[in-house]
Amino acid sequence: GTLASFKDFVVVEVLNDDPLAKFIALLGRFVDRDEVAVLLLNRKPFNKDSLSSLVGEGLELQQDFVNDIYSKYVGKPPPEHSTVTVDLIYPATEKHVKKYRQQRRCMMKETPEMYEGVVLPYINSFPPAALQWVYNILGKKKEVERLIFEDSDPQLGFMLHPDLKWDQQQVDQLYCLAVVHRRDVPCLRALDLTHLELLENIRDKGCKAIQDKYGVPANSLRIFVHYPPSYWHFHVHFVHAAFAAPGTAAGKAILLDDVIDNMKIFGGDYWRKRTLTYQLGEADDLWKLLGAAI
Ligand code: M7G
Repeated sequence: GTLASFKDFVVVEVLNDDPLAKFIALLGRFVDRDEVAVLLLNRKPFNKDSLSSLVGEGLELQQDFVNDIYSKYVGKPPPEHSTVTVDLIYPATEKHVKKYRQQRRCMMKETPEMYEGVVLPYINSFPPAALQWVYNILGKKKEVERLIFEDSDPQLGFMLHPDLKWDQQQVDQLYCLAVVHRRDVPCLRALDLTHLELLENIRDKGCKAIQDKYGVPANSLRIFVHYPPSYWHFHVHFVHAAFAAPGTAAGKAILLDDVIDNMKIFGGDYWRKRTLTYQLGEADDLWKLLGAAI
């Protein structure tokens, strides 16, 4: 349902906080409810299109100090400039809680044997409910009004939406997500030459749709997949090149052009045969399954 406030919400633990990114992740529960909730709070960046309502009369000033030509104030912004975005996961599973909790990290080297023997069985052990939000999108049960573009071909088709991470307020923070219609591709490792057309279709039509809707050209987009992803249904991230979004680091993001080109140059089994090096958190199930030790 829709929440009006967090009046009946009790914070149980600060899972993580990042002063630079102005982000905090909280674990809590609603009074009289057993299930826990994960709450992600982000301070919004300044909106350059309405600066006059920020620094005009709107900003209430309190002087901190003056020294020669230098002075410092604490400002209280007007309400439209002081909003935070709130992502709520409720009821949250233990997996969600672990994902957002501050944790140790290592660099894992996943061989093809580790993928076949450990990761693939792990992927196959997920109940379909873990991908419910994906199936809701594909079945047009949710986020219908947020749809940017759809190619409905069952083999080559995909749906493009604003990612959960983007509030659609500023295009220089553009973050969109393409989710493929076919359900038999869990991740990068499963790709071969039969998927080239799908990948190029996502890239070309995804770029065109973003250009048409937001005016952001293809050469301003960082287009990548994650390995390992959090959700094992093939999807592609489209992010504004100027935006250092979380999840764009080496050891997590692989450019879609590299995904395509490596298969064209080295063969369709490139992603199946390689050892993949990636950052893994201690709270990830794969940490134990793959025997990470630090
Ligand atoms: P990922 O690489 O599987 O995992 O990407 P990550 O979360 O570690 O990046 C999944 C992407 O789907 C992320 O960019 C999420 O922000 C986005 N996402 C997750 N959920 C639950 C939703 C949702 O319900 N709607 C939309 N539009 N995007 C989502």
